[in-house]
Amino acid sequence: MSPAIDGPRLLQRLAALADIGRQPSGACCRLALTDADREGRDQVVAWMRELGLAVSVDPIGNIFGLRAGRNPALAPVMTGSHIDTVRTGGAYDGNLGVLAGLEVVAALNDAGVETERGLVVGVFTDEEGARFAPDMLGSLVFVGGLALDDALAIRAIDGAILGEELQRIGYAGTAPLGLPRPHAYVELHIEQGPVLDAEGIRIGAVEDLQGISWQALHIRGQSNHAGTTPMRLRHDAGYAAARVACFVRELAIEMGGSQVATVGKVDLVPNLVNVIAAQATLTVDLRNTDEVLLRSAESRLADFLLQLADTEGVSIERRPLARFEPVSFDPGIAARIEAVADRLGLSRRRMTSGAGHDAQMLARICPTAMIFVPSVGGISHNPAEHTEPDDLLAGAQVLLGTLLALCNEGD
Ligand code: HGY
Ligand code: MN
Ligand code: MN
Repeated sequence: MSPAIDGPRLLQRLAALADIGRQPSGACCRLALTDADREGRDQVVAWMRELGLAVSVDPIGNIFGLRAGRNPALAPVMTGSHIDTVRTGGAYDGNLGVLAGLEVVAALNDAGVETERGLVVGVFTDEEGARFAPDMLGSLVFVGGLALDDALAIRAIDGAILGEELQRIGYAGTAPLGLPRPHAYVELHIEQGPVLDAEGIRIGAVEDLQGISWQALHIRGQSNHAGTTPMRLRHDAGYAAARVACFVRELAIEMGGSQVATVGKVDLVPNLVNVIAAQATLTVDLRNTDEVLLRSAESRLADFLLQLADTEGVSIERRPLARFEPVSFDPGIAARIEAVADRLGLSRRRMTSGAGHDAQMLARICPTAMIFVPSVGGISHNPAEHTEPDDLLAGAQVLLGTLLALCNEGD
């Protein structure tokens, strides 16, 4: 009997997980290592156990569910993603990759299919990086890109310490870090961009992922009376922050191509209607598929900040939050994804990921690629995030076919 994705079962799990951390706005909010994240983790671990998976948790809180293969001497194939969200999260970002991985396990179990290699479903800690920067933190530690002790010491935007939060929610695991080392990694994810939806294409075979540069800026000016201070005497941190946001937007438009720039977080002190802001803390997110262009954007911003500090009489401190170069995925696995999509009669295209994903870290240690399914209107990081059920199921079917082929290949 050949394994088949059970659509209603996958959709039911997606809906159940999306309800954990639900906000009045309809958003799903499970910021990394919060109580809502713990609740989501507990639910996924319960599903893993129901499926008979051997569950392990490593010291950075990554969760792995292993379905044993016939030959334990062969490295397992890994799939998965993340279940932490941004504050305005949707139902599918990350969740789809984890739950479709569990659905593949369930389909194999139902069909009584044994594979040569084991299959691991991974849930990586703090992929979003929204509470604890950088993003893809758990998978970065897993592949050895960030020392565990450095990661555990990271302070959140709300002041919490990562290692303490991990202990508090009960996910400071003891499994050996970096294991199981995968034979290959395939991640299913919603596109979170407009391409597949606009082109009416069902499946994306993701062959590369753009570079990411995050930094926090701390601008110090001088608080003063909003009514009595002449404009020429002001050292207005709020105005300086606004100038940065305008500069990076204009820079991205001028550079064109894949350059994007975002000021997503701005905090003013004292943040009052009649006080010129003494301080501004803001974040800048720059991305480009081309490393040389990304570096050029970074250095143009640095030059602008020097000039701004001088003209406005403010000080500007920069703190890097994340910096990852563009990543190429494994063309062989991307080709397999296309072949499975063809066999299923699904339209498909090669594409680049604009978003960061755990796959970009796994690509450092094993052949890796991603499967995208369309995001309606390209919306994500927003409760309106939506992917049609048929597309969710199509993605899971392509994942099943791709993983099955990889699980039965030799070394
Ligand atoms: O920022 C990103 O691209 C991802 O959502 N962490
Ligand atoms: Mn994601
Ligand atoms: Mn995300």
